[in-house]
Amino acid sequence: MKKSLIAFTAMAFLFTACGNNESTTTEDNSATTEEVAPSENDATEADTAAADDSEVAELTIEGNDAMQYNVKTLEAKAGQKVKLTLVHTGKAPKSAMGHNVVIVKQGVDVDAFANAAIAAQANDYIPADKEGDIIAHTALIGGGETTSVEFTAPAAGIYDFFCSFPGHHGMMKGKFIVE
Ligand SMILES: [Cu+2]
Repeated sequence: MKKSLIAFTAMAFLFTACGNNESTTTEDNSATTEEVAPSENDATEADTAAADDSEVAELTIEGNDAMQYNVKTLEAKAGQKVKLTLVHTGKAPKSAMGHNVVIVKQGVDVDAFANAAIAAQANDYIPADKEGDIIAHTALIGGGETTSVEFTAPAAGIYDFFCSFPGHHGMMKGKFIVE
């Protein structure tokens, strides 16, 4: 009874509002909207999306106004896609308490890199002549900001990461562990 009433209403609407060409399509739409079924489809889509995401190592690190990261290590697998997100949880502006995350290749002298970075303010403290030392780095951000960088994890090993804002690398540093 209910269905035929809906069909009738749809037909009546179509008769007054639309031409013959569209009548079939519109009828189908009103029929599917009425059924209380199609949740299985949604579940399947969600599962597929989750499977794709699991291939990416989503890493998050925080920096604060006390010149600290919240973690000492970051981990990924060799060759894995990595999405590294830096969250500045403080309030200080980038000019006073800017943070980034720079991951460098093995054998790089972190102190030498950091010293060179002091003169590279115009390039957000990434020294142009040392870009070859870098595996990946985030943008430099201030309080309340968030930034992400995506890259491919290098060969298995332990790599240094640090903040290249002047004076920060002594406290803001850690190890990127690739298995
Ligand atoms: Cu910093």
